[in-house]
Amino acid sequence: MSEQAPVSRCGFAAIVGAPNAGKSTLLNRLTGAKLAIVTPKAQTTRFRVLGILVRGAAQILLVDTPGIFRPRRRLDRAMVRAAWTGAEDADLVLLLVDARAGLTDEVRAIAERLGGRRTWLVLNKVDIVARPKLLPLTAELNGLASFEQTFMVSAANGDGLEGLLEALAQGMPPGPHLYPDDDLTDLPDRLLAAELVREQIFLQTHEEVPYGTTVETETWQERPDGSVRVEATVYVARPGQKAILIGEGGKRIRDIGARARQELARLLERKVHLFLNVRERAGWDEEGARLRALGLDDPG
Ligand SMILES: Nc1nc2c(ncn2[C@@H]2O[C@H](COP(=O)(O)OP(=O)(O)OP(=O)(O)O)[C@@H](O)[C@H]2O)c(=O)[nH]1
Ligand SMILES: [Mg+2]
Repeated sequence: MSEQAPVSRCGFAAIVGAPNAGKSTLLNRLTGAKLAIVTPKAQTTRFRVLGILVRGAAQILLVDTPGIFRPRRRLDRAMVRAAWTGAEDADLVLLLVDARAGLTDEVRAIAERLGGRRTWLVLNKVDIVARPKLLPLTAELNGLASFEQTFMVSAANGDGLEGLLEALAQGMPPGPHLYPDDDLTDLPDRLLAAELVREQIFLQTHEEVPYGTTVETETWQERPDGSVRVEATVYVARPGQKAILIGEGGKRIRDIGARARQELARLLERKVHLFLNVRERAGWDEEGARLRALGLDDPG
């Protein structure tokens, strides 16, 4: 008797949730690559990031999305819209909930709007929550919507991810793989570079500065020695933010550039020369061109 070949499967699984739930950490951990930036601050992710995962005969197209919150600025509206579009385009939604924050109004609103979609509940950060708290929380959340399955994981230390991955592989619809199996993402290197700079800005500045900042890669030059020369512009919304970002004698922007360069070199596995220009541009977060540079649809 010949063994039957396993069925080829492929589908999109969108990770959605409130800001700071650990969506990007989960994407990076499952793909084993740093595709999305992660910081302790909410609203870090601004656009959809695809991670391509192969497990057995299944290709899992994991989509990290911006956190869903009540948007004010045009940028915020575009971010939240990108998250919902991610959920709507997916075969399966993973609703990621920060188990320590619990059932917040934000989570409640997201769960209600997901109604009718095929959704799995994933409780994250179980490493920092006392076990006895998890069951009542799970019961409460399951009262909001009918989730097909529930998982308890730690994206930070990997607990529970093996089970989630196996279930994802089984849960993808049958069909041919849509991307080359060796690809990790569809994100262009120029965008990854800009994101790594923005990550350092989120980590090294505070209050409204990270939220008043966007980064765009301006030039990307391959050099004969195998290295790459990257120039990026950091836009800030206000003069005060520019001063903070540059810092005493230029120290802050040098530190941001140095760390981002290291990260980019690691990701690209080659030498990187990175140059940053800081420019004031009031109202960039209401500007269609700036949003489109991030790959966001302009909500108008
Ligand atoms: N203890 C613990 N911390 C976690 C876990 N997962 C993520 N974090 C932390 O939570 C913070 C937010 O993580 P992100 O992955 O950026 O969260 P996000 O949901 O992508 O956030 P936004 O992009 O802002 O919506 C970071 O400081 C992470 O290190 C976890 O399983 N356990
Ligand atoms: Mg994120």
